[in-house]
Amino acid sequence: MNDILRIAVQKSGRLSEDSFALIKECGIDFQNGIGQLKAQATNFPAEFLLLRDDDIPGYVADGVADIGIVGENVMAEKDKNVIIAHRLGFSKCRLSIAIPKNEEYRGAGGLEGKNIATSYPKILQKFLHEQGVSANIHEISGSVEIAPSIGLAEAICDLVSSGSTLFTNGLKEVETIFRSEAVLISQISLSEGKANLLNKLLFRIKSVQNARKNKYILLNAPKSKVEDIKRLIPGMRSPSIMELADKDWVSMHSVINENDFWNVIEALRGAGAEGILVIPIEKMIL
Ligand code: PRT
Ligand code: ZN
Repeated sequence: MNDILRIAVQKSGRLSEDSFALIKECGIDFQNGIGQLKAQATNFPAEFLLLRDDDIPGYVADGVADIGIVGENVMAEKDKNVIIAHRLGFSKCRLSIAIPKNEEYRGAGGLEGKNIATSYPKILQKFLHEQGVSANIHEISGSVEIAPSIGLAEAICDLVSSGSTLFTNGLKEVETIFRSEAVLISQISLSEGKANLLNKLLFRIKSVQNARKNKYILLNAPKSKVEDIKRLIPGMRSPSIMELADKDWVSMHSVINENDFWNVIEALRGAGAEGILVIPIEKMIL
């Protein structure tokens, strides 16, 4: 039997653009007609289900989809029988408690008996329980940040990324209770054929993620400095070294990590490297 991996993706929203970009970078093409709920991949045995993010964990748990891309916050709140197959690193945000900015925060204990508005009652309840605090949770589905100003609640618990929504609503963040990023979730037990397809997809995703984290670097170095420079750019195995027409110099090629990028560049210049070129990598197979 020819297996097909059914992948649930948010139809339109904050996760969609990065999800579709990742799928494309994994070399998977599909036609996404406006208003369509399903799309067939043209060059990979996969079918995409385009859904609201809230429905994704349930669809995956029930086996309507095999895997899905969703915020970890939604996965935790829906609390369905699914596992994280891979962390995707985009749509990072945090779920935080916020109170009016002029009020003093006296720790989680100060929330005792208070009204807290949120779209994430389960995650909030778990936090309050761990803190031994009992508060009244008001579940609302949107515009949580206006709850204190209309007298619905004394505090809110909502997603924050830049913090500007809290700021414009006269609120301050006092407690982070959950950190989230987009995750690839999977049914607990996939058939062997589908598990193989998931592994193929994961291999491609990791190659894309490695490529994004690394840069290809080329530089010229005096032969006398090659050993010093080799230590700075060890690369995937070791740097490539090529002779230049000027016999006292070589060209060195390697891969460096985005995280310590500027420190390495400064150290290379200090060690005598010249003509440094840094180039993005499209895919990186380890
Ligand atoms: O229609 P559908 O149900 O599919 O989408 P949705 O409207 O429920 O979700 P959507 O598209 O808004 O968000 C999808 C996911 O993106 C969330 O579940 C999170 O995992 C992630 N994400 C990342 C965010 C944010 N950042 C974020 N900032 N989701 C929402 N926000 C909102 C937040 O609720 C608040 O209103 O942005 C505001 C705060 O942003 P700052 O930058 O002002 O702090
Ligand atoms: Zn939603």
